[in-house]
Amino acid sequence: MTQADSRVAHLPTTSYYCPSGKYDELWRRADEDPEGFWAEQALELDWFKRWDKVLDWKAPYARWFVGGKLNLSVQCLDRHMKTDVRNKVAFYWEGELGDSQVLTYGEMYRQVNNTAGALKRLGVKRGDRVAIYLPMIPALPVVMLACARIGAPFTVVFSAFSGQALADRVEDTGAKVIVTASGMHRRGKILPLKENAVEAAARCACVEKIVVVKHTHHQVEMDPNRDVWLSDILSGCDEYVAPEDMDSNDPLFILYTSGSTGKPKGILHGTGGYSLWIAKTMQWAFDTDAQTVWWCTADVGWITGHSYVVFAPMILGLTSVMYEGAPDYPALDRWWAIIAKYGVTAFYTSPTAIRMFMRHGEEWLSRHDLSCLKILGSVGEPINPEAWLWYYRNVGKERIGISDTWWQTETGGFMISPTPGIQMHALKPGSATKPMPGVVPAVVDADGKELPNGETGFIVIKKPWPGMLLDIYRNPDLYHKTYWSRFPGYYLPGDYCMKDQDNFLWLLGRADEVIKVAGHRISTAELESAIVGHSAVAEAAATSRPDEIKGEAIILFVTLRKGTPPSVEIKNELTRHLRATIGTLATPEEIFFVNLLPKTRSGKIMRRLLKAVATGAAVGDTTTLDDGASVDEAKAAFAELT
Ligand code: 6R9
Repeated sequence: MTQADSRVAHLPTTSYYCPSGKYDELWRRADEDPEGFWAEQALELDWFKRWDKVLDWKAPYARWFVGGKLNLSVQCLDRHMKTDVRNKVAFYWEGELGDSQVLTYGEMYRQVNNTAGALKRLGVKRGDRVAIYLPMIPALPVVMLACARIGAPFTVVFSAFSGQALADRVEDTGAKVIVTASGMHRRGKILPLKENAVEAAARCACVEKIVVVKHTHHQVEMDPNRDVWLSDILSGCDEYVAPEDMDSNDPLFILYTSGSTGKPKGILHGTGGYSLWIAKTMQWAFDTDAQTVWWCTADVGWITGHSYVVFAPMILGLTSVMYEGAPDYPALDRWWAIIAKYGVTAFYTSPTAIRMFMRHGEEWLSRHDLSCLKILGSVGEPINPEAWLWYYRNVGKERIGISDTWWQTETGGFMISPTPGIQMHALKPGSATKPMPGVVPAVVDADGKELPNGETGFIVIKKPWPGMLLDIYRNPDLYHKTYWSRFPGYYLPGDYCMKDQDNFLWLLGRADEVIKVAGHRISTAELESAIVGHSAVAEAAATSRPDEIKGEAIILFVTLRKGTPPSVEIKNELTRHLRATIGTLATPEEIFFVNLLPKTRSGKIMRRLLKAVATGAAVGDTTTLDDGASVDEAKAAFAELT
């Protein structure tokens, strides 16, 4: 909590507070009569069959719109075919190399139907799982929607994950098919996605086919028994594939995210509640309308990309920008050039990106006319007030608001954010402000007692909301344990929070063993289990320290096996091993070699101490330590290397 408290102490006194009308009324209605409120909102979706019951809440399982039948691809596409949206641009896609595509809703509809037909011919049936391992290209939303159309739950695996990390996810879902691309472009290089997919298929007996999208034009080896080009399995003429009538609570997708265990957990979302939640929260937080040109810079491999690159904007029939490459390629003004080129009105990105631009100065921004912007957004990690103000002044020119949206993979969509779409314009730099209608948060102490305003504790959510996860895929015990066991009846997100005197919420970072590196979620247990997989490593402990740009950076403490002396070579080797096991996001900032890790008498690694050592803070109470000397050793190793 030390880190959290110091953030609060740095707040500027500036407050952009103004009262709101409609928001208060909607929040109250959603609280007093959730079923009536959400039934009314749900009329905005197209249902094959209306629900029998709005909410079935048997803690910890909430089932929304029970008995209702619908299909997400119909919300995103079919219903727009009857309106002006048909010929509206769905995506302005821009490749890293400067190539571009303009896809209308009509074109997306055509491609989704054709792809759905191809997947069916390949043997994918309702209920079969499909793994999607694609870069940020139009085929990604197309394949996701094609899976939704035929009722095949999909799992998207972020393209920066390694073949092994892909294999873990494919195995857990039992996916029959992996859809990948020949490769992807990143900062001028081609990354071998297809090769990683082959590595995963070799490890997973469930995989029957690899479908490959031709994207990069390098030579790719194809196994004639297993691999097919997507272009070869399309029928050659346009086909219509009838959407499956999915139950509101049938699985739609599984998205793996990190928690306190070594293995990522599969967060399971359904269609009815999830679709409604993401569409409403997007309208409320970003005040969208038919003229909105939306750009969410997140990769579709994360929840932000699922909900707010692909589904919510398409349900609402908005025009979006989708960009394949790096923000600084070929130069640091690439994003600003894209905003000006497509006339982006709503721009949604991460604090890490903002801090990166902040470091490089304002001149990159002044090269482009950004007057098209009407609203900004932030997501992924706490935004420090300095970065918030820089964003507000330099990108927004002090004329537009910032929706700092706090939420999680598990919550499906935004939970806490300003909601200018319903007249809640109040802002304070660094605060995600107020809960969405339907979200009832509280700040509690370690015993679950509600804390007075001004005190920091754990945020809990007291009532179910429509976007809430259905379960952890094939692991209900872990679902209970992770979110519902510490404070029974309340959902536990795992973040610290403080409610100020105006009832504004300040989300202050994770209270558990989850690290957010550049907004990407990874756990200490996952890093540790990966690194001890290297034959030279005896034991390891992962922690993080604050990083000016990335928010947090990974620090590892490692004891080597006898016979391997510490060296720069082994350090580089371990970094390579982590990147190969998990992916580039697991790259440690520093690896410290020690002879012993500090442990409690019961043998638990005292991470708190390692964190203190890594951040140079006071080590504090060490009375429960088994061997106090190991703290000094960790400190000495740290001092030596910094
Ligand atoms: C959407 C997403 C969830 C964790 C969450 C919290 C952090 C996300 C935030 C934020 C402060 C914000 N987080 N948005 N913290 N302010 N606006 O990032 O999902 O990858 O599951 O991570 O991210 O710690 O618990 P996910």
